This record gives sequence, structure tokens and C-alpha cells, in this order.
Amino acid sequence: MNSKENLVEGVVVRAYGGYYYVREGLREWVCSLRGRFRYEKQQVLVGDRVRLKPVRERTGVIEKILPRRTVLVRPPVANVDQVAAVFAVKDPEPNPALLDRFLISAMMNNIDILICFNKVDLSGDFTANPLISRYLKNYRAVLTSAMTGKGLDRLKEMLQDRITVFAGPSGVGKSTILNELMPGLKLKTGAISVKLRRGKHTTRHVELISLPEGGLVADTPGFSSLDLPDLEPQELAGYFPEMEMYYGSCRFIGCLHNKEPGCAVKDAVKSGKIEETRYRQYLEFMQELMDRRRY
Ligand SMILES: Nc1nc2c(ncn2[C@@H]2O[C@H](COP(=O)(O)OP(=O)(O)O)[C@@H](O)[C@H]2O)c(=O)[nH]1
Ligand SMILES: [Mg+2]
Ligand SMILES: [Zn+2]
Repeated sequence: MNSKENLVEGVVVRAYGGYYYVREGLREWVCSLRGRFRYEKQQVLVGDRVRLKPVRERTGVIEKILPRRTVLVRPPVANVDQVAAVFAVKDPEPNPALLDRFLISAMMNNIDILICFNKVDLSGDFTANPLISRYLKNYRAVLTSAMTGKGLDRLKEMLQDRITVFAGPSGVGKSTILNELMPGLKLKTGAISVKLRRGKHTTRHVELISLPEGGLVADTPGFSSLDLPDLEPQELAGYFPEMEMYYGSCRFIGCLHNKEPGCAVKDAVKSGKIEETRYRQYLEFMQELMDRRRY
């Protein structure tokens, strides 16, 4: 507690029925909002760091919203440190196009990304799977099984002291993992969610779960598609770490690594230094960005 102003600082972990639940260490405060926020049209988001004035025990009024480091739109969470992109090694098969979209949007929002390949109990030689091994080389990744517990300690460490949003298709085990990490938590699992329309997201009541080891995590129901952020075609390669290093090595300035001669990226694909499928994904995204500009 800040003795001078008598204000308490904490993080909004959920909002419901006009009340905001603020986590301060191990305590949770139920808060209303100082009226001026309403006519200033300033919205309080889950993930916001706030200062509150205690009214009664564990009840307070939010007086101040501290500046946000990041704002995620889907789901609406402030100050997200990282997105955990969860995929299954099998059942359902990993979807690299969707994973690559997550990677690009996270980088663009300055949010770290952590890839979690779950259900490793279902597949013996998942590292031999090129779909998976190519990400293990270039990104922070963890292999887990919510069934056997493998990799969960490592994952816990990666979630400590940070705000993380779990993203990924439905059925990959996001809720099962969180239930394992948080004893007593009973998120619904195994529910095949109704098919989500493109661009639509069902998480209205997003909530941050406080893990016992520290760290706040938001579950999402999972999405099967994600629009690419608005990028200039020239910027796209910068979002593929294995291509970025060839920046400036192509014959033409502004090379899009597509049809241009003397392209260092295409040479690297030919010699196997860049994974062919990732390069093809790059070209597909490039086409999508180009198509968008025709309007
Ligand atoms: N074999 C196996 N099954 C899992 C694992 N994690 C989750 N599942 C199962 O996968 C299904 C979907 O899990 P759920 O947590 O609901 O996925 P979500 O949609 O991503 O939240 C459930 O039937 C789980 O029991 C795992 O590590 N191994
Ligand atoms: Mg779920
Ligand atoms: Zn090039």
C-alpha cells in the first residue's frame, strides 16, 4: 500500500457486471470505477495496472489507470508480455499457416511469442516432423503433454511474472494445460466449440488466471484464422527470422524475394538453409498483402 496517498496498486484480472477485480499480490479487490473515467470514455481493460482507493476491506475505487505497454485487441487484454501459441503435434495436426500468422502479429505488436507443442505423448518422433522442427530452431518453444506432465515445469517457468495469452486452434489442449498448472481450476475441456466465423472471437469475458508460481494467464476458446496485420510487402521478410539475415544481400534494393534475379533468399532456399515450406508460406502471405492493396 502506498502510505502517502493510501492507494493500492494492482492488475485488473477480470471485469464483470460493472465491477473490476484487481489482483494485488495474493489479495483480490472488488472495485468500481471513479465516475470521471466514464465521461472521459477511458476504458479499463483486463491486464491494466491500476491504483485503487480502499473503501472497505478488499473493496475499492479505481482512481488511476497506469500507462499501457501493449494492447491486444483479440482478446482485449492490456500489457500482454507474451502470446503462447499452442498447437498439438497431432490430433489436430499443427497448422503452420496459422502459426506463422500468430508469429507475425505478435512481433508486430511487440509481444514475445512462445510456441507450445502439446500432446507429445501421441507421437514418438515429433522432432523428425519438419512442421515442428523448423520452429524449434528459430523460436522459443516448449514441448508438453498435459496428459503425462512432460514439459509443464518448463512451461511454468516461462509463464512466471508475465502476462500471457494462450492462443491456438480449439482442441489442442490449452484449457487442459491450464487446469494442470493451476490446481483447483476447472476450465471446460474437450468441448468442440461452435465453428467461429472469420475475424470473430468469442472471448467476451476474458479473465486472467493467477498461477501459484506467479504469472497471469488468459485462456481463449481458440481461433482457426487470423488476418495478417497491415504490412508493407517489403516488411514481410523482416518477420521471418531466418530470412531477415539476408537483408541487403540481394542484387536489388527492395527485393521481395519472389521473381527477382540475384536473390540471396531464394539461393538460401535452394541450398536448404531456409526451409522450403516456410518460404512458400512467405510467398502466400506476400500474395495476400498484394491482393489487399488492389482495393
Ligand atoms: N493425448 C493428449 N490429449 C490431450 C492433451 N491435452 C489435452 N488433451 C485432450 O485434447 C482435448 C481438447 O483439450 P482442450 O483442453 O479442451 O483443448 P482447447 O480447445 O485447446 O482448450 C481434450 O479431450 C483433452 O483431454 C495431451 O497432452 N495429450
Ligand atoms: Mg479450451
Ligand atoms: Zn531477395
